[in-house]
Amino acid sequence: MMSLNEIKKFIEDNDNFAIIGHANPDGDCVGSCLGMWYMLRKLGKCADVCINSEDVPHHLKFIWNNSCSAKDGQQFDAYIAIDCAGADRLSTKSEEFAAAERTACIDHHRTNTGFAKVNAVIPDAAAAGEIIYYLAADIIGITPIGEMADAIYTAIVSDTGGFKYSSTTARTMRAGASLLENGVESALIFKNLFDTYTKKQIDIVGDITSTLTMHFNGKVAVIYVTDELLESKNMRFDEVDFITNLPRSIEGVEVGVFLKKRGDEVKISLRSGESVDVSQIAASLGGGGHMRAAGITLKCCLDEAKETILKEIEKVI
Ligand SMILES: [Mn+2]
Repeated sequence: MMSLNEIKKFIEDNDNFAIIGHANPDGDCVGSCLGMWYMLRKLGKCADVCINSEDVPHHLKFIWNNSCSAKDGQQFDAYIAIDCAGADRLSTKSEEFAAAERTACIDHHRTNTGFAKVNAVIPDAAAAGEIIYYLAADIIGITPIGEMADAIYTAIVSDTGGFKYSSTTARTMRAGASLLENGVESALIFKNLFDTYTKKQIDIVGDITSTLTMHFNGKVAVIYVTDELLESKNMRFDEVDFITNLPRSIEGVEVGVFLKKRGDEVKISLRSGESVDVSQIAASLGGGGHMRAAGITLKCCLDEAKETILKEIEKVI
């Protein structure tokens, strides 16, 4: 927690903060950035969240607060990156961040490069939101309530799949319990995150699961989606994110792969069961992430991406 005391000092020493999430923001990213924003405002600081409103996935709109968004050309004296493992993951302001004197990073990726001046990287935290909780409740002494609590809880619930992934610790659940005690709308948040789909989302599951192939004696399962399919249905990539865990959930599968072809790039999401560390596989191809969930983007066609990732998985399976 030493590093969180440095974040506390960083907050005390500055007045006007840019809070920056990662590209393709997920629940942990959006919830953590908002949690930080509510906290900084409670402390009487100026702060803005540098995530474009249109990049916030549909299923996270329920916690989004339009008044947190930074205006174009706005100046900041300090920058806080959240849930970003490297400088290349920053969704916006990457040039300003690189040039700035006062930068901090709060993250839980084991692969974090320590790219900010002040780094609070806690790999044992199941979510960046869990670290935001400790920072608020234990270090700064602000009890998260109301919208702030909902945002942090959403972050934790998102990255733990509802407290069910192996990254969930007793401390994670204590943070969750404390947020519940302070009035978080847990059932509503779970319903929004995991139990609400559009008809289009349900329909596209069939198209995507029909691409399923099995490899290495059923230990690896691969599915894919293309931008052409999504365009034909007038859907966005984040609307199929909920399918990412599906290949891994097949009995006997140790690594599940979801390929998303977009233009001349393929984004690869890896999920593992109990044995394989997919963050290593991702890192060997220039990506990153966690032991059980990682990703890479390759500049190539779909077939080539599939072949490349299968070769890499074959080495460790
Ligand atoms: Mn995260």
